[in-house]
Amino acid sequence: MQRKMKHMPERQPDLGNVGAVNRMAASRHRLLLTFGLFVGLSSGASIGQPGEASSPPQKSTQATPICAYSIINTFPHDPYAFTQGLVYDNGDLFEGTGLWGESTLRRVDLETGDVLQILDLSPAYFGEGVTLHDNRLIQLTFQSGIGFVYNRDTFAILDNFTYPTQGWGLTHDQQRLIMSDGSSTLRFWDPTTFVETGQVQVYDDQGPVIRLNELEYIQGEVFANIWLTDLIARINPTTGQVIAYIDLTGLLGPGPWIPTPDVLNGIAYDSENNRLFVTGKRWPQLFEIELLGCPPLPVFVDGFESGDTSAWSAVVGSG
Ligand SMILES: [Ca+2]
Repeated sequence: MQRKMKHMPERQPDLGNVGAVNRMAASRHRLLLTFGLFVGLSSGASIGQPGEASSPPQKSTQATPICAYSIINTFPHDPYAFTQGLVYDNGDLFEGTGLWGESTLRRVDLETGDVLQILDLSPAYFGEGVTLHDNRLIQLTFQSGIGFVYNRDTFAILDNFTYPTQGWGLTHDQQRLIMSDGSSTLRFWDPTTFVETGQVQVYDDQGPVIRLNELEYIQGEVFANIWLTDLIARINPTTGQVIAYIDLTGLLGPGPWIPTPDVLNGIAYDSENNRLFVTGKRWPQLFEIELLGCPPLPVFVDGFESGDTSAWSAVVGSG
């Protein structure tokens, strides 16, 4: 697979065949084989890093566990929202949507799905990941290399900044913004200057995990949608190792839904009440889920402890 492409054509925003993707989601690697040529030819996000070529890609020595889920609550979701960013904070659900000419920043009523506040982005921008840091909403754009900073309450633009990669997902661990660019790299940014301060390569037992999309930092882990699959990766942000996958195959029922739903994307966490929310692009529903049946996790060599599945699941399930 080609791994050092410099340019990526416009991401196909509407795959139109989620069912096919769903059927393949349980086997990420079969999917990678299926889409390998496509990704290799079209994924220009800088998968390889300078100086990286001499060292073989990391790989977990044990099979990556897969967690199941159960649905706690089902909420309405705007079926025309092409979800690219999802954040929950203190009773507010914030959502960023994409597509050229349709991108928005929203405040959404969780219970009803009603859009309470909306900001339309310039048609020049394809909105991507969103996070909330220090009462500022931050939103990436796909290929424009610019991010926007908004007042949490008014959505007034406070600032903007530039970055050299594509923009996909965004979250933070208080000290650092954490972003994805479609490759296997998570990048860490200073939350005030937006200067990159580090990065980590994400891997599982098969090697690098590409197409990291929407992100959420949860109890020491980074949760990441894997674009084109129904999988969420639980990532150790120190090492990049995928601790486990959550397989959300079948989460959205078969419909019929109008419009046709696109892929799973969007993770938000209510830290006060330990509620985990997920949805998808043009999904008519948003779900509160809990994790079930996570098998024993790998033994970590770096002292990373929050991947204790039983404790983690118990905490999430308690909400
Ligand atoms: Ca998120």
